Amino acid sequence: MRLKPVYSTDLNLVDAPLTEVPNQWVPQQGIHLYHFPLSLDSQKVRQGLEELGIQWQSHPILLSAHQQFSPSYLRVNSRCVVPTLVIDGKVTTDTINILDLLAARFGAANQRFETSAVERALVNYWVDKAAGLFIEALTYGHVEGVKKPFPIGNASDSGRSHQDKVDLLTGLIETYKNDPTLKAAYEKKRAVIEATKEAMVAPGQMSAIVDATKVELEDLAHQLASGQFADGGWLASDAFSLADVQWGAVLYRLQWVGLQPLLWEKGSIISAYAEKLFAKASFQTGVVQWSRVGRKVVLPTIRYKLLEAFGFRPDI
Ligand SMILES: N[C@@H](CCC(=O)N[C@@H](CS)C(=O)NCC(=O)O)C(=O)O
Repeated sequence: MRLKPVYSTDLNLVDAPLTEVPNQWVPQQGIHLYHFPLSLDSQKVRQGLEELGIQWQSHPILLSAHQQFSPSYLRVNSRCVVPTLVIDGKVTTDTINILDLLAARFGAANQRFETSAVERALVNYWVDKAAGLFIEALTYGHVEGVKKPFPIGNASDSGRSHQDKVDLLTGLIETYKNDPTLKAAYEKKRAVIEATKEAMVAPGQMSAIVDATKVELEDLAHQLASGQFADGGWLASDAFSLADVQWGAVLYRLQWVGLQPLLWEKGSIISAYAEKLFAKASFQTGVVQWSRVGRKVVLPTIRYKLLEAFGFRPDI
């Protein structure tokens, strides 16, 4: 039974993270983020950038228009996922890896994300715990009694969006059958999406994922009550850390998809922690302001599809 995302358990199924790999297809100067407004991992990295006070250039990859599968994006991130960070023409992938790089490179100068060796072990533990939650399944899978918000869609469609991706990738594999790089990347991606879809639609899966998430949140509540948070600090350290970046986006997502009543109580220590996380200026700028679905997703998607219909294929 799959209870965690492929990216945190099946490293053989996905390409390894890249760290500062030169790439001729990306801007050669400045700091750039390829991201999607509503994506959980993009939210985490945007908050990290804001927290560090970094000026960055936005390159939206519209997952809503399947732009992550375009050959031009695949040359940048062969996992066909967001986010991707580019600094002066060098590509870094994988959310945890991106945030570690940003903290190592810009943390000291900005006095952010600095932790003692003892704290670091705990921070990493809580980073991995958040990244191991199966948020994709909780977002798109059908959970009894929970109505998902627009644009996630309704429960009867459970697995539909993943099946659409499988069909699309099957078409791309055929289209690019003579290009070994593209074909191999699309085949790998299809296997990841198939595994994820299976984990959402197989009987008993979703309730097992909800139960596993509940257990993780009980651990979270325990850590909050017994750790630095109880003394006015944060989850795993006195100062705001990368563990808090991870959990802020996670709690915001679980609340947005209507799962809060199943997972933690209003007025509980998790609610107090969530309030403190959401109130941070970097969270408001990096997460909340990008969450306006109409302006940030629907309109750009319509514009993209119209251009495509008229024969323009806007590049990334
Ligand atoms: N944690 C991994 C996976 C990232 C991930 O799954 N990103 C999602 C958005 S939060 C995505 O791009 N999904 C599009 C798709 O898989 O088609 C990473 O950072 O590389």
